[in-house]
Amino acid sequence: MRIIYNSSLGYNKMSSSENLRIAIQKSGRLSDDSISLFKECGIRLEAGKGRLKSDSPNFKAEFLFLRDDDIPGYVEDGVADLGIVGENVLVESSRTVDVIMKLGFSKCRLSLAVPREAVYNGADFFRNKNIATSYPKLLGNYLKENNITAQIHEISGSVEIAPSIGLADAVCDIVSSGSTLLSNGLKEVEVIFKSEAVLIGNQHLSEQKKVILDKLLFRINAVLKAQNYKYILLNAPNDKLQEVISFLPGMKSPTIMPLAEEGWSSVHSVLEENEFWENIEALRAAGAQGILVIPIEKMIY
Ligand code: PRT
Ligand code: ZN
Repeated sequence: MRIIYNSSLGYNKMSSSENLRIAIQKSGRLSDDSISLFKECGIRLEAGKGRLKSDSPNFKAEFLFLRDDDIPGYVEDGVADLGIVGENVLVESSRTVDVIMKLGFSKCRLSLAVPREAVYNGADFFRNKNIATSYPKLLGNYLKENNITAQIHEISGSVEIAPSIGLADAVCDIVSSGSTLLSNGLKEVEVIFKSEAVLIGNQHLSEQKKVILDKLLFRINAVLKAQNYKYILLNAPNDKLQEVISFLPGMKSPTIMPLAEEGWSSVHSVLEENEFWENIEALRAAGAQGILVIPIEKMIY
């Protein structure tokens, strides 16, 4: 058995019991969505103040609650088998792990921003400038790809204030709504990296752990798939049924049931939400009425 010692947490051996050890952020922008994902997968876990570890009572998994920056290293070393982290943190960490799947939450971008009053005519602006960031590697890659020499000033937080206190000419930071940049007198000028939460895995999982991982992925896929699809119910006149169902392919084919009122049917189907909005006018034009759109909890093909 591989022995690993980490003094801060006291996890003193590699996950030897055949439980999957899953590292998630203790508190921050990833934690609520990470916990919800496992709960929606029917996996119970206790999370809360001061808790560093929790065993699931109904799935072969135990959870470690960590700072997000530590998660890629713990997964690479095998202290954790899996982890959830932002792609920005993963790439910046340079750790070697498998990216198992994108999870669709905590979407954001890493952007370059300059003072609002600066005249910006393209990436050449940054030549020989001083740029403050917590992401020196991602920024370094971007500058190299664009043949720009600039000074990278690494700071660990409050990056946005750097220009106003004379510490830097520009910043490279995570942006979501853009309001933080705006309130610090900055404008976003280049998006250099797009990020979302990803499930990462250690590259040397035992066969037993791979079996548990497959079960977990089956559940996660069912949950994520359901998030993009809706259950649609509508009424349509029988003479328009063929046209209406041409917009509603369903998982196999739509269900059609007669209404109490003669000449009408109820049509049930499953549709990707985007497709629903794209086809709503055509459905109504084809005679569909009383359209109900209902969320789906899990979807298994
Ligand atoms: O304590 P720990 O180290 O675990 O957490 P942390 O403080 O390092 O990270 P946290 O919880 O802030 O973010 C975790 C991950 O969420 C990040 O690594 C990103 O992948 C993702 N994420 C999504 C964000 C944002 N949106 C975000 N808006 N991370 C940070 N921000 C910050 C950004 O740094 C800036 O200060 O929010 C501000 C910008 O937001 P807007 O909406 O004003 O543009
Ligand atoms: Zn962090």
